[in-house]
Amino acid sequence: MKKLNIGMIGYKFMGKAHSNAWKQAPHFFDVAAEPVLKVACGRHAGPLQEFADRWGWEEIETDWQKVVKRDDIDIIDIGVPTHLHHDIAVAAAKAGKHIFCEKPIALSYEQAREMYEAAEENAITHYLNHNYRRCPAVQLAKKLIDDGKIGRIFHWRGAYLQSWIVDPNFPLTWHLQKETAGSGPHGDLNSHSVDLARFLVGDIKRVSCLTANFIQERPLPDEEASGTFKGATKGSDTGKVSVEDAAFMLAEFENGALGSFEATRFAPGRKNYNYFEIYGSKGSLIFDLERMNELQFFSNEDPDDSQGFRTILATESSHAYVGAWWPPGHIIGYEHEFVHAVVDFLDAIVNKKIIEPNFYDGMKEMQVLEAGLKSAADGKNVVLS
Ligand code: SOE
Repeated sequence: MKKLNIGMIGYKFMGKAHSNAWKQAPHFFDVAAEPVLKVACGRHAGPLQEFADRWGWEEIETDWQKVVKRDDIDIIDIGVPTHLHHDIAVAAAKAGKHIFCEKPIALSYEQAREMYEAAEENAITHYLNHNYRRCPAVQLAKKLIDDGKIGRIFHWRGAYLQSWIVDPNFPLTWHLQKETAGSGPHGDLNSHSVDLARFLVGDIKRVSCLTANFIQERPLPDEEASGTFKGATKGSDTGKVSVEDAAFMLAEFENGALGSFEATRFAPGRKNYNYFEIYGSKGSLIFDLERMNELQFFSNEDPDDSQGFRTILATESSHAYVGAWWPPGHIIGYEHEFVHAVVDFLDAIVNKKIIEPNFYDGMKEMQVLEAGLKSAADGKNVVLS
């Protein structure tokens, strides 16, 4: 079988999720190519080497530019803070590497457009990892919509709520600074919801948004010991939070549906509450990531006396991806979505298929998100051009 060598840049939360996916994929699926964990890249050689040994990466490298230039690398896997995505992706595309990139795609629409153009000009396979699309219950939602079971869609109601920075002593990690993250939960979390909404409902044409900042100043982080969901401070110096803490956006879709998107990191009790409801002329759907094996479906076509939301456990082999895992009822988890993504990505490279979401979707999504921030700043509706 063809082998594809991976250079993975970033080795924290996403580095772990991606390494697991590359390793698990060939065990459970008939992959189109064998992924080879060639080189892991990060800034600090000590912890990077420990990571590489644990996950079976053959080599380590502390300079991403060297990884991108290597002739023996086929795939660049990007799992670093958002401000680094653009330069790595453009260089990787120019070097003819296929790209598996974490979300949100970039700091701005402009950067996303440049990434998309570089990828297309160099005819590489590009994928933007909105992992939740590859949850079997979400795939079932898509199938029910495409089969006409929901009818004409009237409403999207999305919420992505977390709570990991409610404590004012949580440090000023890269997620809370505009230069490194671009925006706060709007980019981090609403990006997922916008991606799911584009996948399930369609493109967005107009938005209106409010943002809030609850804590303006935070202690500086101990960079090495901090990460996503994990904060450690160093000394008593503080710095300014330069992104929003919450963003609530309303949207009109091109097909006329109306939607709402709530994103916050200030919802105690909500650890990773990625939730949506879809209402249509024939029925409705509800998904909650914290119960990710289930999809709730209401159908107007059921007899009046037995109508109600039914909970479908999406673990039959007829549900997307599930047949490769366990027998029905043996549920799967967060990490499986990443495995599904790498399986489809390898297939797209070898069989020259287009995989979605890709940098085009990332660009469209950034346009929506940017319009949301503009609306919040100007206090006006923004129509997408
Ligand atoms: C942090 O908010 C985060 O890790 C996001 O960046 C991920 O995309 C999301 O899936 C879980 O939460």
